[in-house]
Amino acid sequence: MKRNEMDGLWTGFQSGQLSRRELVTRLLAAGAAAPTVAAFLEACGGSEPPPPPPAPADAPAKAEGPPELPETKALHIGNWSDYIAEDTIANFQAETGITVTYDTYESNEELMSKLQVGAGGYDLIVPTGYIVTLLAAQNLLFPLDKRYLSNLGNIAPLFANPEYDPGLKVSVPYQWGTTGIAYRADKVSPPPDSWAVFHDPKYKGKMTQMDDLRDCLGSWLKYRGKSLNATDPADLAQMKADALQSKALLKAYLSAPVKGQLAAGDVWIAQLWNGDTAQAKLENDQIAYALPKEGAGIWTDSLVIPASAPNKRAAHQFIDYVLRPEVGASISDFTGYGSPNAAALAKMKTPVPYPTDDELTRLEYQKDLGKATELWDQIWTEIKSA
Ligand code: N2P
Repeated sequence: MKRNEMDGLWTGFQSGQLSRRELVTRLLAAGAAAPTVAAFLEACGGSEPPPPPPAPADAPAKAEGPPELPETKALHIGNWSDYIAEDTIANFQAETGITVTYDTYESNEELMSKLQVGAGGYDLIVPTGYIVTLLAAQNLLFPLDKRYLSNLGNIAPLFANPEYDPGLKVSVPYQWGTTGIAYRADKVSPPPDSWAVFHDPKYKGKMTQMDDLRDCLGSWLKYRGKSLNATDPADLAQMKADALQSKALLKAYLSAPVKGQLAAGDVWIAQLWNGDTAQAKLENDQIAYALPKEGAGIWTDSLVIPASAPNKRAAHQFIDYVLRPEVGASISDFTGYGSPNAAALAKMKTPVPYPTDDELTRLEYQKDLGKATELWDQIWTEIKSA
């Protein structure tokens, strides 16, 4: 048996993950001779005699899972703005005694740059599906320990085996939604039914598109009948030209924070997600939402635990808490987004129905762009700085 294996087992024993008996059994099972084990325990300050040698090979093996994750009383969450009920964190803290640090971001790009500079120290984040794929491919996500997710069965079949993370190995679906057009029904006539509205000079200075490269640029691909996951350089060149033409008419690139400007009437037409539009509508009931006839994006955002998270057990506790029907329902009732949790959907005051097969023919999921990511990033940087 190698010295570092022995040291590993000893560390497990010291940290309380292995009992003395388990330590001895593992040492023996790993091939250490009984006298060596006795000497090892002696050297480590042990005084008990070694237990009898392990049972013969034909005896049924005792099922032993991986060690429990240590319990801690802190949790650092990074989430999108306006993406949780007002009392979710306070209720979780009161029930568990875990102190939550909570901060927000406005786009996947902002989340990624926070992760890259290591500024986060996050235990739990909420990326969109294609980012889950990207982070998992780099081994940056902790494989979920389903022993701690007793409520996982509440996830609806439609969301239980997503292409971005088959089998939900590293992610639990949190909210789903679409990317369409929010507009002021009292100011915009006829109601917009096409991405072409962002090329209409009539609305110069009164329009915004999302400050999110996949959502913003994806709309220009849909406009031309292309996939919003296109990677062909000719398609991307057309996408860039369309985006630049619209930029000249836009007030700004702005995502969730556009809600106040829509309500105040400073912005009349905004590319926006359905749930944030529903939130804005509570401020001003003239705000409406349209999915363009050329098609639009649909996405699922998921709870994931970074591999580097210091409080993995608490992160699992929070995920399982969110998976409770009443907690999931209160979150979606606040955000205005759909819940992938079937048990929560049944309890919502204003349920967002799952997309029908017909709707799904016009909605497209964002996928990881692989090698083309760099070209997309470059185009977005050029558009933003133009
Ligand atoms: C939260 C909106 C998040 C949806 N304000 C983006 N996928």
